[in-house]
Amino acid sequence: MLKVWGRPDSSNVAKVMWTIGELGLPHERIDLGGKFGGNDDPTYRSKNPHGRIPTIEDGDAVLWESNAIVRYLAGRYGSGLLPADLAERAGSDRWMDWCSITLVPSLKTLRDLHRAGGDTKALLEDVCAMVSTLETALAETDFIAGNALTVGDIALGAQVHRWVELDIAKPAFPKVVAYRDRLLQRPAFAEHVAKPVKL
Ligand SMILES: N[C@@H](CCC(=O)N[C@@H](CS)C(=O)NCC(=O)O)C(=O)O
Repeated sequence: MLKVWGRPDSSNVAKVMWTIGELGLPHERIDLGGKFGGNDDPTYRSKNPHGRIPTIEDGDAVLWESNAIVRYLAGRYGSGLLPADLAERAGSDRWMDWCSITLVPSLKTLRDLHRAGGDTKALLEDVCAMVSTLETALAETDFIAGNALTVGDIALGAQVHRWVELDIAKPAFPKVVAYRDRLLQRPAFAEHVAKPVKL
């Protein structure tokens, strides 16, 4: 059976669990990381040399890096989550990369700074510029790469949820809020992302 290692309140584990939920895959999730520890356990390190979470084992495939895992599961177990057409796939994939490389570092720093009571003005402007690109992208379609859920949405979901819930004076981005609300209608997002992931 498909095994997943990682605590449920990690946004990277949540992506994997959301994908599993969308695909309806039988699985076992084992708590690891954070308060559960186990990151440096030699058996775990033999599966994931970085000692980070998530890691999955699916038959002979032992994989780490959440986006790679999401793409693997989506491609391996069918459904339109990973579009077959390469241009369409890249149209979704680019948002995964953009989310991890561009949005997450700034949004995380903004949340940390806000929590610490620091001056967030400049960083908030940067993040708003990023979120406005999402607002534009979501003007015509329900999901980030068309009118169906794809891997790009799975990468964005937890971060968009955090942005919408961030208790800071910020401009309105109605399409982004509607998008988050649309994701909340999906049982697997509600269960694996909205409920456990720390805001
Ligand atoms: N780029 C990696 C990041 C992995 C990562 O840093 N995960 C965090 C949790 S979100 C972690 O392992 N933190 C240590 C821990 O939870 O013990 C991925 O997407 O899988």
